[in-house]
Amino acid sequence: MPIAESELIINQDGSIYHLNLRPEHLAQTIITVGDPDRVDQVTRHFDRIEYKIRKREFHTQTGTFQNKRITVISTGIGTDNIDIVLNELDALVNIDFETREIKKEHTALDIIRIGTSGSVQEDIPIDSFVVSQLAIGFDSLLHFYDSQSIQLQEVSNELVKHLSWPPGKSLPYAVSGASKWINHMSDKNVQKGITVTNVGFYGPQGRILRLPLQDDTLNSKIASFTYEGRKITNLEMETAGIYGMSKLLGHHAVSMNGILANRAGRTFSKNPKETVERLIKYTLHKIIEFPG
Ligand code: R1P
Repeated sequence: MPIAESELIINQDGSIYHLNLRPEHLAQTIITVGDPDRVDQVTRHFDRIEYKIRKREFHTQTGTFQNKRITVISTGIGTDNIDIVLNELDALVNIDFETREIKKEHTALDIIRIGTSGSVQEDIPIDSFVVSQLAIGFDSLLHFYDSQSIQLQEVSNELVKHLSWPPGKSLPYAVSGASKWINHMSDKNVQKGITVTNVGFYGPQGRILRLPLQDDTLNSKIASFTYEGRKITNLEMETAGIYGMSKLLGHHAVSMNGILANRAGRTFSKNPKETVERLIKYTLHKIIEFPG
């Protein structure tokens, strides 16, 4: 059955609705970043750029880095955007735009996030790197999909108890990234961690400017949670959505976090741009070294 025009929206030029990309514009290795300006910061290292397009917060460039074809795309902030980006990237490779039918042969993408984040542990210093082994979503994205089979229920059940999670918030979900990438990306300078993805930057991540919080002990409880001896390392706003959607759609995702803030020690990087630049260079070289 062809997918209806209202469900899979293809623009007049044959491109997918929000990303404005046609299938031939996409590489099989994708780097996602939050900030649209970070796309240039990544592709500055490329040998050449073959395609560029920008629509809303979705800025895309496809080119080659040391002869490897890579697409870099910005997602903007939050897992609501991740729903759009992951579904549309998947449609570009796994749905035939002519017939609007799902292709018989599935294509798996490698999806590598280069993001910024805040650590919740005092001993994870600013300007260091964390690769997310596991992600816990405080957003509700995954609950809208038939996703029970990929969720790590034991982790979320333990966490709900530990955090005294109130009934008015959507239940946390836990999901792992692609272990082949996580193992490859970690080394003595990049520690494996558990990332919490939240729905906001201020209240949801425990920041108080003028508004009191429903639970101002949330971050310290997050920091004291342990699962199989491992602690939650950092907070950001996209990884759980990327891991969940990638798992459901059959792609391999990994999330690299440059730690800009230490929330426990209340410090912030003096040179965030340099930290992100180091993470970009590290990640690009690791992609090239990946054995396949
Ligand atoms: C908040 O400032 C944004 O920065 C982090 C958060 O996840 C959120 O998107 O990631 P990016 O730097 O990739 O956008």
